[in-house]
Amino acid sequence: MEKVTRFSVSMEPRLLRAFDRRLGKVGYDSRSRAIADIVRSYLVDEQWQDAGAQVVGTVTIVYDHHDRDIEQRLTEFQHTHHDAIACTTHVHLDHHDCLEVIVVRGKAAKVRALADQIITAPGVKHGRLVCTAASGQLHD
Ligand code: NI
Repeated sequence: MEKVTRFSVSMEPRLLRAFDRRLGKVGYDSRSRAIADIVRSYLVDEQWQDAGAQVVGTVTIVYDHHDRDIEQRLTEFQHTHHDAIACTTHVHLDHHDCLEVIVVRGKAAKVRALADQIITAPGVKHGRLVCTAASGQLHD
């Protein structure tokens, strides 16, 4: 990590108290570390807004494995888009449901579109895209 730069931040006392309460709950030992993480998160969000930026993320979905169509459709979809899908982890949650975590990477617009297609596929009960970035883009 490079040398740190000190700067001062001004904010309303009520906002700062709420921030400090939150930091205590989640376990940050300093405001500096929390603010640095918030800035990184902001930069990752900005990166994902740039359609051509290289991004990485995960799509987590839950579906009923008794629906044979969905397993086949998901597998075909992942083969079709193998360039953007790095790997998939499958968990048999219970008698009915499967959970899959699909690691996706590529240009932001394409990755977001793939995630939308997976999450909205018939048979998917719940899905969410988590957007992150490689460490070189996190300014550590
Ligand atoms: Ni399963």
